[in-house]
Amino acid sequence: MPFENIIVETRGQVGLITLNRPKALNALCAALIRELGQALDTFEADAEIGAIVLTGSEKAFAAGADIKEMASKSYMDAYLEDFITNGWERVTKCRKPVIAAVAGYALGGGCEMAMMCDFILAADTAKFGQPEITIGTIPGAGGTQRLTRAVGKSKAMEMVLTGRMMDAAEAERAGLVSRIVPAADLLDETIKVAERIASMSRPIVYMAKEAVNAAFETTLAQGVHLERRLFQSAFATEDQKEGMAAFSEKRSPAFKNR
Ligand code: CO8
Repeated sequence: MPFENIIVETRGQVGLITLNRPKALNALCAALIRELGQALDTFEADAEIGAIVLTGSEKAFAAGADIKEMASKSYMDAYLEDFITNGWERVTKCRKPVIAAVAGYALGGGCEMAMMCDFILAADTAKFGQPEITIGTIPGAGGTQRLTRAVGKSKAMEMVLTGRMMDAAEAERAGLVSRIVPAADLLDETIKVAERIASMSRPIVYMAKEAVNAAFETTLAQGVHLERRLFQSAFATEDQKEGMAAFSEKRSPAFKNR
C-alpha cells in the first residue's frame, strides 16, 4: 500500500514504521495519523510480525500535531471530528508491543505519541516536551495524564506550564524512557530489542503487556488479581510447557505461539 507520510517496512519479525514528513519535522497531520492506523492494522493482522517499532528522523521523532492544519479549527470542528480519539489512540489498542525509537524532537503530540507506545528507547539527541502552552493550548492526546504518570506531578506540571523541554539524560532519570542509546545505534538497537520480543511466545507476550498496562488502569488489588489469572492461564499454553522443558534440558525453547 503506498503511503505519503510514513515508510512501512519489515525487518524479519519486526514491523518498522518511520514517520516521514521531513519538511515539517514529522508534524502529525490527519493524513499521517490515518496512514499510521492502516500500517498498524496491517502489522497486527500479519502473523509473521511479533513486534512493531515506530520511529522518526535524526532531527525529529515528531514536533507535534500539525499546527498549520489545526490553527483555524473551530470548537465544533474539533468536537465533531473528535480528531484525537479518532485515530491517534490506535497505537494504544495494539496487542503487539510497539516500541518508540526517539531521536531529536518529540514535542506536543509527538511526545504524546511516543508515550502511547509500550516503551521508549531514546537517542542521546532526544528532546521531550509539551510546548502547547506556548501556542495557546494544552496537550490534547493524553500528555497531561501519561507524562504525569511517567515522571510525577512536579516535573510534568513544570513542563506543561512552561513548555520546557527535557533532554535524554533527564528523561531517563525521570523514567520517561527505558534507556538511552547513541544516536547512530538507535534504530539497530531498537530493532534488536523488538526482535527479542518477537522471538518470545506471542500469547505470553500479549499477557505480559496486558498485565503491565493494567497497572495504569486499575487498583493494586485488581491489577494483582488480573496478573494472577493471566499467570495461571499461561499454564494452559504449549509454550509454557516448552519454555520450562527447555530450561531443564539446557536448550533454547522453540515457541510455537500456542
Ligand atoms: N506543525 C506544523 N509544522 C511544523 C511543526 C508543527 N508542530 N513543527 C515544525 N514545523 C515546521 C515548521 O513550520 C517549518 O516549516 P517551514 O520551513 O515551512 O516554515 C519546519 O517544520 C521546520 O521547523 P523550524 O524551522 O521551526 O525548525 P527549527 O529547528 O528552527 O525548530 C522546533 C524546531 C523547536 C521543533 C520548532 O519547529 C517548533 O517549536 N515546532 C513546534 C513545536 C510545538 O509547538 N509542538 C506542539 C504542537 S501542538 C500539539 O502537538 C497538540 C497535540 C494535541 C493532540 C493532537 C490532536 C490533533
